[in-house]
Amino acid sequence: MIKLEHIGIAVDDAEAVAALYNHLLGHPPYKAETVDAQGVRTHFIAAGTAKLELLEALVPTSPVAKYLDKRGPGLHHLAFEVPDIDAHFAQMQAAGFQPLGTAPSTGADGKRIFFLHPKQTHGVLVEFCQSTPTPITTTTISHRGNTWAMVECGTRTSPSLLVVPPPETAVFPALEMLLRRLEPHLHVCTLDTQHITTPAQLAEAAADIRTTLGHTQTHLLGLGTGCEAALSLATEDPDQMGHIMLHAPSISQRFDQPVLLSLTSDDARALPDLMTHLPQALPVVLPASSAPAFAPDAALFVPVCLRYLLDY
Ligand code: CMX
Repeated sequence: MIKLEHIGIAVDDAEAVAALYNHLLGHPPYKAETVDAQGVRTHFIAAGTAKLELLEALVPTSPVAKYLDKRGPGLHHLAFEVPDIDAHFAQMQAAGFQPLGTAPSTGADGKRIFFLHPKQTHGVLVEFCQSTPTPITTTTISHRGNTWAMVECGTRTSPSLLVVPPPETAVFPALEMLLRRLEPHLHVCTLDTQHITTPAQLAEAAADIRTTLGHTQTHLLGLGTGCEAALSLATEDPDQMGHIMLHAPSISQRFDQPVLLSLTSDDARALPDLMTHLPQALPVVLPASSAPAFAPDAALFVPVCLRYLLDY
């Protein structure tokens, strides 16, 4: 189904408008990006299943500059996501519309886009877009004489999340789905742990991957018996940790329902033996009565991860 992907708003002062939406919605933009091809700088603000895209003109020839000159700041366009942008371009032509340009072009957020002139659409500039997700890649990394299989997707300039799955696990479909859903917002890394047999080895592998990535701060998500390794990484180096989330049957059992625990690096610093202090010490986040004991259900995890990691 075609869905509303974002609403474009032409702005003359992005900082002021971002501050306004922070007041109105309670969160700041989750990313800013320059799109040279469109002559704009964008700020993205989460808004449920859609986003707001604040558009600042970078050059006087930008369509946004012309819009601001003529009409002042305000609603600029509606963007709808389609599964196949080339097919949709052809369909629109066949239906008698004249899309701007001769083919879809590159827009913000890694998307391919095209527009219909507002003269053809009752005064509203309509954009169609299609996400072009980055591939999930597996890289062999060598560190301290060890060799690990690092799996990653998303752009490295996004905030970083390291997912620590249990030992002896290939990247399974539910985990791949989670990576895919988080990838537009985060640089997500995990490990193929098929050849990793002990929690200690797993913690070492996770630490090596974190070092290889070279991020100054990494969020962590521990899954199942991977929680132990995630926690040991967090307690070893709390200054380099962002937010830590844990999901495991052993934790869920203590609360009698599936839970995702969310803690800060200060919690981890204060309680190195977190696993034994859990019920008293930690906030419980989003119990999901239907979630299986430890599978990372993307529908449950994605909103929680984004809320805690990116302040949504
Ligand atoms: N919404 C509604 N009406 C608009 C409009 C908009 N965003 N932009 C222009 N118009 C109206 C104008 O008010 C004007 O109406 P009148 O004739 O009644 O005065 C008419 O359209 C023509 O306006 P224009 O200033 O002469 O503009 P152009 O025809 O030269 O350009 C358009 C309009 C849509 C072709 C141009 O803005 C364009 O190419 N837009 C697509 C690219 C774009 O907007 N990029 C920025 C966003 C990028 C991103 O999201 O990544």
